[in-house]
Amino acid sequence: MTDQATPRGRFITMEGSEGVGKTTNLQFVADYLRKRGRTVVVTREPGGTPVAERIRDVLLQSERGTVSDPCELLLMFAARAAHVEQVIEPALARGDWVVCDRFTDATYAYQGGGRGMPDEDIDRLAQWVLKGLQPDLTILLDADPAVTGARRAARGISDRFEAEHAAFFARVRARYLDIARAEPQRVRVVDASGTLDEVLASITVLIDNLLD
Ligand code: T5A
Repeated sequence: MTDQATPRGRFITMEGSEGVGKTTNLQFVADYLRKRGRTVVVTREPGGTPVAERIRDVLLQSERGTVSDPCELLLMFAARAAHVEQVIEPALARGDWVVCDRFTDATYAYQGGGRGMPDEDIDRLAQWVLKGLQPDLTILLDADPAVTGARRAARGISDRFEAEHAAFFARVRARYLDIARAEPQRVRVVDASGTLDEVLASITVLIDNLLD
């Protein structure tokens, strides 16, 4: 049962281009918070609920050319609607900390910046689905495309987005950096081109600030 006095949890999102290290660093953030006594829900987008994970499969595994840009945008928000309602909001209401691999900034970066879908359409969907929900902290892992490209190449292409060309990823990165410039308090850019230890040290400072 929810205790009326329970303070709302905190919502942290991890963003950045393919292979920049989000999943690796997200796990570190979750472990770090647990060691400091927080109950943590680790989740991801698209995905996070059984239905949203099925939508993720459609989005990532469909053949190129079979998902139109508006269809892709709507599917992202369809998955997000289930995720916010069934996982994120209940966890925050319980006082848990939610650590999420990608969220709405990814839609502005990929569908807005990458695909060229109009911001007004994304804004409308975001208002409808999120009802004001915003991350308390977004960690934007940023690295030169040469670095992320090498990491992607080492791993091999495994989904429809990873098969995109370099210009697409350049637009995605530029849009992410625009978002960070527009919202510097929420979105903190971390240079992800360094060693894992260097990246984790930068992230630790951000998490400590939020814990304080
Ligand atoms: N999408 C998503 C949209 O288009 N719109 C949306 O609204 C949303 C929510 C989701 C796809 O959906 C798109 C974007 C995506 O294309 P995903 O699985 O979240 O897919 O995205 P990926 O970026 O493909 O996730 P990955 O897990 O594949 O990449 P990560 O998490 O960024 O990278 P990670 O942690 O797996 O690391 C990659 C490799 O690099 C190493 C790791 O050990 C690993 O081998 N590494 C480092 N090596 C050296 N130095 C470091 N600092 C390193 N950090 C990690």
